[in-house]
Amino acid sequence: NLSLEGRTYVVMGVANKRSIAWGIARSLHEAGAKLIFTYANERFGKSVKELADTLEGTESLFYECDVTDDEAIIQTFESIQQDVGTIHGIAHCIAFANREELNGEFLNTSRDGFLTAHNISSYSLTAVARAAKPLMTEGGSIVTMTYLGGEQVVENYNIMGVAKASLDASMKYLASNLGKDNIRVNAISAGPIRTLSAKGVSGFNKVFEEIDRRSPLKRPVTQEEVGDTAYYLMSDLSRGVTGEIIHVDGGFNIVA
Ligand code: 0WD
Repeated sequence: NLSLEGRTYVVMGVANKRSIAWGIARSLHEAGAKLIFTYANERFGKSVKELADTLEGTESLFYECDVTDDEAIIQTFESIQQDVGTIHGIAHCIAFANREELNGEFLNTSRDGFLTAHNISSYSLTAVARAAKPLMTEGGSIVTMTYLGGEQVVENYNIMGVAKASLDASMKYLASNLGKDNIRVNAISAGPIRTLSAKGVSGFNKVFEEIDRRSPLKRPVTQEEVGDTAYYLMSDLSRGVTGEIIHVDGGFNIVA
């Protein structure tokens, strides 16, 4: 069944119209889903509400949720449960690392920078899955966003790569725990896309030149392409898929 009509999905991490989360939101919306947005703080609240207003024919819901705060995560999902009851999936599109550690040598990563990156970019998935589980009474699909830098050494990606490796492993353990509840957990490994977060990684332009030259599709991928893979992962078409990393990167990861 391709339609997501009658289903509700929580989209976490829309910062602006370039956000990957926004590409996912549009794909799910076009498939008929009802959407719930969470944002880190009021700074993003305004822009996410303005964006969501452009989605025709539906009323979305909004909750502030800073994922470094356990109470906030629990509160958010309790509020969602009161307001809508059952949810069918979550798109976790959240990451953060100190900008000064996204260049130079990984060797120089501070303890603080290491913990911050893991806290926001990796642990948050587990905390969110635990808080959301009671709302997924009909089963569900949790999708997180990862990057090649978690599997291979990518210049300048540094601590974020190590946090993505931790996120990937968390995704697999969660898939193992939640399978009996018919909740699937997967990751999309997107090729580079020009977003706010991506700008923080040094040498990002060089990466795009590499992609045009070496990737099988000879071009970068778009938010829409990532969005449509998230749609597949949220839909029944992917009902046999869990614990998987799907690369939406124009094939870049296969090229040596
Ligand atoms: O090339 C890329 N852009 C790729 C991104 C390639 C492969 C993967 N990804 C991943 C990112 O690592 C991230 O996990 O996709 C996910 C979404 O990233 P994005 O769409 O590239 O970035 P962006 O539009 O900046 O959204 C990330 C958002 C934050 O925005 P800010 O302005 O802080 O960078 O994550 C959210 C926030 O909205 N976020 C938080 N949300 C709740 N609590 C928190 C927090 N503490 N911190 C950051």
